[in-house]
Amino acid sequence: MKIAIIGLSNSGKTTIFNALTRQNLETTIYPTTSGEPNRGVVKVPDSRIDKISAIFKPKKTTYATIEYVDYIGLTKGDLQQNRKVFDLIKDADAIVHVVRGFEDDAVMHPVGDVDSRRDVEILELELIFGDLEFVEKRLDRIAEGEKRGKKHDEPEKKLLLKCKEALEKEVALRDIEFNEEEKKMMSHLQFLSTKPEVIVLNSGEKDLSTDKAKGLQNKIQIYFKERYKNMPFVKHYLLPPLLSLCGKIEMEIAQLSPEDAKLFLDDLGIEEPALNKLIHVCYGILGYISFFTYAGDEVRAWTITKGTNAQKAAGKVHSDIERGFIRAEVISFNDFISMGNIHTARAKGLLRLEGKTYEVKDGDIINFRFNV
Ligand SMILES: Nc1nc2c(ncn2[C@@H]2O[C@H](COP(=O)(O)OP(=O)(O)OP(=O)(O)O)[C@@H](O)[C@H]2O)c(=O)[nH]1
Ligand SMILES: [Mg+2]
Repeated sequence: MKIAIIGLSNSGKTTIFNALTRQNLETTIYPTTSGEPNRGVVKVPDSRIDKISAIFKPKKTTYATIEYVDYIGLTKGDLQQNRKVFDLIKDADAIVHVVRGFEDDAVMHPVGDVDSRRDVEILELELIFGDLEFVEKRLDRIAEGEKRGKKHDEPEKKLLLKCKEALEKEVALRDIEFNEEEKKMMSHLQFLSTKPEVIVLNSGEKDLSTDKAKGLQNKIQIYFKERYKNMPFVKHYLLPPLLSLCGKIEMEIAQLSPEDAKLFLDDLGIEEPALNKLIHVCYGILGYISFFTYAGDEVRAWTITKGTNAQKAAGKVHSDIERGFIRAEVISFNDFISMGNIHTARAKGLLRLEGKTYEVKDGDIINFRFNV
């Protein structure tokens, strides 16, 4: 899974990237305008796999991974500059949209002052303008081809016109309904405003859970609630999840050893770092769930989309297992933990034998039986 961190410059993207990837890259009080994108691959924190491994004691424990990408900020009205970011994030699965909530006179704000509603709107619109430019270019190319007598792909043209109409009304493509055929075509087109997104309000150290942070959160929520107020054709609109955190504190926590981090969090009465929460929220908006396998001295976590059947899930592990699938031996995470080990679970009859069409549930622990 690839997640792109985007936002206006100096909103705290690199600070949050550092926290997510436990790195210590330079953050500056001036906007970054050039250089290479930051990339980091991290394990998906999941206490369930730790507990499963503590029981099986395998030689190897393999976590699911997630790639984060952080680059320069988006600039209002500068498509040429923004295209650099768009090209980089086109293949991302989800977007983390960072909004500045911290006040600091030393850190330049690209538009003026701290105003979460205005900033969030600028960014949402820049993504839409990016898509609109892409659609127009593609339509131009089709028109040129037509002039030269070239036959074009009629369904694609129709789809592009439908997208253009929505984008011109400043509607994100994720909020428009498309049929299955259109969705299939769209998956090749790599739009930006179709990507599921999480909004992260980056609050100041002293502002967390204060009225000030709540005020900024409210303004963001109002923006999203009112976004399509006079557009009844937008029917199934889901508000994006909103997380409030302090990038600077999260970055400090991420630099601590796991033991110290736990003490620090306990001290603050926080159950888990906001950034772990961010991953769970991303799983949620993407409809992702995890299942676990134990085989060949390895306990491993796998990511699938909710609704995936056992045979398709087996294909994640290996195409041979999907092809030669016989049965899946399944136990839920809770049943497994309450039994304490797999032998007791088996003796108590808690290992279910499921067929190809069984819908894998979040937390299932699976042993695939196959024959090739
Ligand atoms: N006070 C305070 N400062 C922060 C916070 N988060 C980031 N900063 C500071 O804001 C400045 C910009 O942070 P970055 O993380 O570099 O922001 P960015 O969005 O990556 O900026 P560009 O890459 O230039 O677009 C740095 O000086 C950070 O230390 C925060 O939560 N509180
Ligand atoms: Mg940066």
